[in-house]
Amino acid sequence: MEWKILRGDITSCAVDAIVNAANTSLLGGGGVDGAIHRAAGPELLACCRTLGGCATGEAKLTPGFRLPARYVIHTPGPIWRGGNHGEDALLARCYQNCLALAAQHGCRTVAFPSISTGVYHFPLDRAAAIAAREIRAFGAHPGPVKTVITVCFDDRTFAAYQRAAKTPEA
Ligand code: AR6
Repeated sequence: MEWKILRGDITSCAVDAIVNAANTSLLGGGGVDGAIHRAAGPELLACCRTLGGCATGEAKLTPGFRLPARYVIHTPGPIWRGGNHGEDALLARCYQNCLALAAQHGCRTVAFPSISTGVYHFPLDRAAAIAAREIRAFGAHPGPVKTVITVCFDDRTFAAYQRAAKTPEA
């Protein structure tokens, strides 16, 4: 499995699944969540209304509707509360659950945004290190997912994920 880090807008990614950094209501919001709902069209919100929300660290899948991606995998990341409230483990669970769901649906290519590092204020380098660890761990086992892409919306995020990708496993 290959892990790529790109700069760009996840809503334009023509992949099997894009991940949405959602909130537990799954009813939309700002940031990447707002962008995904705008690009997917109102059918996405209508579909999300039937899902009954989603716990932090868990993941739920919907069609991509008007997006070029076939599926959207919605995962609420943890809100940063200083680091002693299980934030690291919850962020790791987001990656694990999204990748497992993508594999269950036979996805070959999955694109992630930088979960929790916007409005939820998770420290960027720490989040990137967790993403790197979990993506590598998942990739160590053969399965349908052949390519994972982290799509970075700004230079700071791109630089942080590039650093994490260059840092060997501890
Ligand atoms: N493509 C890729 N990344 C993006 C895009 C995009 N189109 N737009 C923003 N980002 P955030 P969170 C980046 O705040 O911290 C929402 O209101 C952004 O620059 O979207 O997990 C939800 O409903 C940042 O690097 O997600 C929740 O309430 C990253 O995506 C809450 O925000 C994540 O920032 C979730 O907060």
